[in-house]
Amino acid sequence: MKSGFVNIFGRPNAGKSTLLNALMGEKLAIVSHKVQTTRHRIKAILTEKDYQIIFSDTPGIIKPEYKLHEKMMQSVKGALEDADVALLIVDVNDNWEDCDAIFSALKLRVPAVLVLNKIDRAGQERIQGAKDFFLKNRIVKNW
Ligand SMILES: Nc1nc2c(ncn2[C@@H]2O[C@H](COP(=O)(O)OP(=O)(O)OP(=O)(O)O)[C@@H](O)[C@H]2O)c(=O)[nH]1
Ligand SMILES: [Mg+2]
Repeated sequence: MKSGFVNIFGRPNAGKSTLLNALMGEKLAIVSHKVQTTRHRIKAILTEKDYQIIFSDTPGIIKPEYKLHEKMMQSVKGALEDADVALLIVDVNDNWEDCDAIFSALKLRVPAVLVLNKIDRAGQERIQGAKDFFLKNRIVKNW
């Protein structure tokens, strides 16, 4: 049986916990319109016949200003250490440069899949613009 860690990273409110819940088909992580909802790393194990995936939801990446922030960023670091694959999630209406800067700062040494989220809240032009930006700036595949 194959197994591995797929860890979800992104800015606050990007939709990381929503994605975890969708991947698992269960409401495991709190989802809220408020930023910085997730404060710990949340692991969920998906077991299928031939494989097992351990997904991790993580707090949104921010510049720490308080002790709590530092702790939250420690859980991001922990998730960086054991990731086999990183899911980098971007709210398509967020600032792409800022997202890109954060992802670069992670200094990932594992394959990453960039997920464009909240496309229901954007027009075709914005979505295409984001695809072009991330394809140009990062080594990502267009699925
Ligand atoms: N319109 C729209 N809203 C979404 C989508 N995905 C998530 N949301 C909403 O975005 C808000 C934030 O979602 P979360 O999943 O809590 O975001 P998060 O990245 O885990 O946030 P933090 O834990 O604070 O870092 C919630 O109100 C979700 O319902 C989407 O695809 N479309
Ligand atoms: Mg969350």
